[in-house]
Amino acid sequence: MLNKYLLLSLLFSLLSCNQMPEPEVEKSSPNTEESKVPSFDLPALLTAKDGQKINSKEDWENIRRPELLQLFEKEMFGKVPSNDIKVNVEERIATNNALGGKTTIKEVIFTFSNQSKELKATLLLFLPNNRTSPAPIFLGYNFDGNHTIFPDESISLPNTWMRKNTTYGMTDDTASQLSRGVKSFRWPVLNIINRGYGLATMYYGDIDPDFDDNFENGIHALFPQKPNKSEWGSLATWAWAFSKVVDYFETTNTIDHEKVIVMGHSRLGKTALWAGAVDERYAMVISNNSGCGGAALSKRKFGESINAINTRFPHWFNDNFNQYNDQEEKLPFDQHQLIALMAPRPVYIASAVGDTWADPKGEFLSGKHATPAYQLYGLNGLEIAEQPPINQPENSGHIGYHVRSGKHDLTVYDWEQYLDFADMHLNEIKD
Ligand code: GTR
Repeated sequence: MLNKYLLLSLLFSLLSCNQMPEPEVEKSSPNTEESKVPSFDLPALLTAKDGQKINSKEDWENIRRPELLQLFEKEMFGKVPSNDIKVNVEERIATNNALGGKTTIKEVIFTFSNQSKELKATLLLFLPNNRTSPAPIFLGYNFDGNHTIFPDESISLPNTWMRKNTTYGMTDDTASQLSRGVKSFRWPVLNIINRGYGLATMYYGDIDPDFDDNFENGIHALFPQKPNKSEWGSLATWAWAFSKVVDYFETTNTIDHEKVIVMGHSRLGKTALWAGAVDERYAMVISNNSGCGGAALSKRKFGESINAINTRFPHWFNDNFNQYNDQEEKLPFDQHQLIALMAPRPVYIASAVGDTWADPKGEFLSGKHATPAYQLYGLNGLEIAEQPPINQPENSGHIGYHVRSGKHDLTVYDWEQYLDFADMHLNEIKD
């Protein structure tokens, strides 16, 4: 059975260029030539709005960090509207005997409600059975449903919107049994469990279906007003729901809530970065091929542009962000400052060499230019002048980086680097 799923998963991985019919983009207009990168000045990381130089971690934490956080919130990801959403959590053990008895799989049903409406979302948990202490845990959204990441019949199918995908047997916008396990190539559960970590994942569409519906569905339906131009888009919505997951982690004794690693691929890597910025309870943050609006510098104007992303995905950021369409030079911030918001926590940025759309060099440069924030804590950030060679991770500081061979994807190679980086840094936190 397992082998059948692995084979299917591999096949789907090879076919993955077909997987997500999405708004078409005029990919020829954004620049993909290094020689055409304009000269630009990066907004200063360690100078406050009033011109004050930031020389200590105290000034960073009290002055500059809050200033930058507010800027990203107001101009890009959007503020969470005030709300009194109740969150109720119910656990169910799917099996305590998967992977030859190595892991317990649980489903945790989150019910978000206001007085009149509710929304349910399922967190899928894999916990190592051989630990005597609470498990450090990776937390990341998945694109296609919890049932696609691991081939076990006990995992429920989402009953919300899914992007139609005939390759996965989804002939309409609902999940299909045929797609069980098809994304397991992105989630090496066995390696994660063998290394003593837990894994928690949720289908992002449970929180907010990923299409522009003018904020009618998902968690937005529980808010009486539509977001105004400085309020949240979907990325901030997904990040918000993950904070509720961390609240839940704080109530369980099987998970070490001081060792939660938020991670994500691509749009969900952008989500992980924003989640890590707004919620300092995450011990480590991982951006896998997050590109434009994630780790990549916008002012390089390389690969996906702000105009391209806002046109194809008008629901991801807030409306204020539209003012920078084709106006990257006017941005009062850039993505190195987003990376710096993780300081002093370890952050890992991963690129793929074939992923020009995400601008691997721009992702590297963000890490490099976030380094001064780490130095305020006496820590190394990403202290190398140039991108390291392909498949040679630079992980000696608190900002890890690699550029992997291959295309836009989340691979076992990427995971191995994250596990190593987590081993290196999470031991610094006492059990
Ligand atoms: C692309 C989008 C990117 C990235 C990617 C993904 O279409 O242009 O910003 O987020 O999707 O999430 O796979």
